[in-house]
Amino acid sequence: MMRIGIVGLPLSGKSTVFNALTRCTARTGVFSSSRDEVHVSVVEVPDERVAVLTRLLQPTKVTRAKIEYVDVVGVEKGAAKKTDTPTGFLAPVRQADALLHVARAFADESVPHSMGAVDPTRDAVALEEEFIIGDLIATEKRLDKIVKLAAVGKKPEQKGEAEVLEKCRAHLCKETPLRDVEFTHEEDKLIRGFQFLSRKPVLVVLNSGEDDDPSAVEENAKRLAAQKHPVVTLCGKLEMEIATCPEKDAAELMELAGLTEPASHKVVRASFALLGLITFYTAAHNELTAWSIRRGTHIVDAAGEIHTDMARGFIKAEVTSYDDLVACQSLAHAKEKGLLRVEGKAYEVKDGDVVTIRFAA
Ligand SMILES: Nc1nc2c(ncn2[C@@H]2O[C@H](COP(=O)(O)OP(=O)(O)OP(=O)(O)O)[C@@H](O)[C@H]2O)c(=O)[nH]1
Ligand SMILES: [Mg+2]
Repeated sequence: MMRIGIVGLPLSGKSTVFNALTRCTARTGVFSSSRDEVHVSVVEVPDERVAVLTRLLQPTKVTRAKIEYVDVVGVEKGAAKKTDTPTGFLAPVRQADALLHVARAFADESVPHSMGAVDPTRDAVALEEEFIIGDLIATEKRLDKIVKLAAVGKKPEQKGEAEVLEKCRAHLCKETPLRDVEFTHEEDKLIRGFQFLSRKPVLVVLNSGEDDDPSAVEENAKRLAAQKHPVVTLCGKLEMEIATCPEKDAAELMELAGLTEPASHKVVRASFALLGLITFYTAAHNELTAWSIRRGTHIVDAAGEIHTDMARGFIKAEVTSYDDLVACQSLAHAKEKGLLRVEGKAYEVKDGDVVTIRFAA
């Protein structure tokens, strides 16, 4: 399951965007958040292909891929330095695969801005700085500990840990986020546990006002994009209204605003692209299930995500593409036409593959 942590400066609209993405009703507004409040919601990945496959395969059970959103309290400038434990800073989003940075672009006199004025690009820089400072503090703390251990004749459990942490420190001191640093597989194993924030990919949501001039929004998005993070533009307040109102009103609201899809779809698509994720389907035992995995995953590893037994006892996979299945209208027809391929362990799963895994239990 993909996990996305929603972060940003105080009152940038994080909880509003969280509600828009999850249809939850987390409290929003100026006096709404307490220091430790965390909102978590697991929602289904929107996927039009599931409806089509359901019609074709007539499964008795349908399970869509899931995505978890975590909304945390705002990050003020200087927050990383103030936390008592290094990994305590933004602890609830440490498990996230990616961070969604809600950058405020809406102007609203009644919502104070922690940096004085609206400037999403400056906010994005400020947030990245906090990630870097937080990671640097965690790195130095661990390095100190390793030195202390060495002084009493003890070695850290992990050989080479100090070396890779020194490498992290050097880059962080130069204000390079760790996601821009190359690590070998071995190095990665040594630092994975730290769940460094500056190593996580970031998707910026430019939270614009409902009446903002489109060219000003575009300009902001362009300036932000220069920071290398992908940018999705939306109006949080309006999207929350759309996500949480009755369906017929939602359609009307969307039409009025000239929107062709809800924010949740846009954000999921951008998150999939950011993380290099694809979707494949299994249809065994009358159960249609959608799975999201990283592009380039071998079928045996994809099987392992479903069940470890499936990877251990893997024999072969029968694979057809979504398009071929739709063209043939059934798996039987796809087979007749030679479009149901038999693949071995090393087959790289493609987006839209419909897969049956044969394995020895
Ligand atoms: N006009 C306008 N107001 C917005 C928009 N998004 C959020 N707001 C308002 O900004 C205020 C703060 O929104 P929240 O979603 O609570 O912000 P937050 O980032 O979760 O705030 P903290 O958790 O306290 O840091 C609320 O009054 C929202 O209604 C927007 O797109 N347009
Ligand atoms: Mg909030």
